[in-house]
Amino acid sequence: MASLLNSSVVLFLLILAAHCDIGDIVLEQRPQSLESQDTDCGCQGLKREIAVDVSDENKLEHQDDTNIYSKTANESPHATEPDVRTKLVLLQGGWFMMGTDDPGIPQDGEGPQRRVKLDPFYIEEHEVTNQQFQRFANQTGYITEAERFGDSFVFEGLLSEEVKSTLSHAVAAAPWWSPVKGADWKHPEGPDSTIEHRMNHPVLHVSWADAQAYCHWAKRRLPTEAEWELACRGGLQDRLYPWGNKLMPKGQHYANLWQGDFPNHNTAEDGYANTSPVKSFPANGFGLYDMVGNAWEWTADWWSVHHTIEDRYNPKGPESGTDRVKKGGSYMCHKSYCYRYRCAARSQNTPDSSASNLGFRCVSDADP
Ligand SMILES: *[C@@H]1O[C@H](CO)[C@@H](O)[C@H](O)[C@H]1NC(C)=O
Ligand SMILES: [Ca+2]
Ligand SMILES: [Ca+2]
Repeated sequence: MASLLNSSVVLFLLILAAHCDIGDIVLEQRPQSLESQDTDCGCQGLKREIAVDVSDENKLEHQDDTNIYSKTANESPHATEPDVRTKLVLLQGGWFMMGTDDPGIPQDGEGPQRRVKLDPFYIEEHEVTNQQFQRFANQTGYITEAERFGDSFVFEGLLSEEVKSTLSHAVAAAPWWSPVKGADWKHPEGPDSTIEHRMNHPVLHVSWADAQAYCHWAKRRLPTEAEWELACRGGLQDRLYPWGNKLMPKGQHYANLWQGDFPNHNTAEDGYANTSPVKSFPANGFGLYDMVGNAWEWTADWWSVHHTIEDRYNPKGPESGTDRVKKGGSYMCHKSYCYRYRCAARSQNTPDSSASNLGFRCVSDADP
């Protein structure tokens, strides 16, 4: 009996150890020895497989498309309601130089610089806001992936002591990220938080599919990475930022980023320790706001770090992949850890990831 008990304890421990190994392998996917920790914001570690209790499969039972919208959902979104969608800006497309030959973070595939030609398209002048997403959710009954999974990643520095005391996991390579139960777009810092006072801030905790669903409802789509980058550059050539090469022209802040020591102290010198209302900082030459900073923005493309230097026409990224490209950096980006608030910079997440610094905007082929 004793030996039976012992062997089952050993078996249990072995299973536990095996489970932890799997987690560690995923967590160490970007080992610090291979990459400078200085440039790793840890954002790529935000994969559900590592931190979510996957034994809790029952939370995912409503995954087929038919259940995403409730049966009572209104099928014709804009019938009588005023149009709450973001104003579109027409971009003429044409040839532009995508990427850079002087990459801030070479391992992200920022280079080589290459000639890309795009057809004209329309892009939303700011990130999709909480109010806009709420209108979408109200009208369709859409439930986001974070709501269905029951948790989402939140930057620990923004959590209340009460939520912090309930945390069990953190992302090993980026301990400032925690999966928080009950965190979703309506509760960006967990169950005891609300969006009531920030309806004009970018919506957060939306997965790639959630972003797609919103753009589809709005009769728009997610931008390709090339479209997003052309939009970011604001008509300038070979510049770091949407407004030029100087981070703070005339000492002014041009984007909601992180000032101070990441991750311990955000001086919020730019006015915001968290997200800011959209359009709080100057627009770029195309009249587009927060292309860098505030919230990261999903793009349509699969992630790859290898690009052809040949001329491309309307490139749509790789045919397949495991991660989707996000662009622009966020209010959490500081040069020491996440020098990704540049137009050529890029990063990635698995499509089901959601986090307290990740949102999106849509584009359209036609003026609606
Ligand atoms: C969504 O519905 C709630 C509850 O009925 C309402 O308070 C809110 O104003 C609606 N939001 C939008 C943007 O229509
Ligand atoms: Ca800030
Ligand atoms: Ca942004």
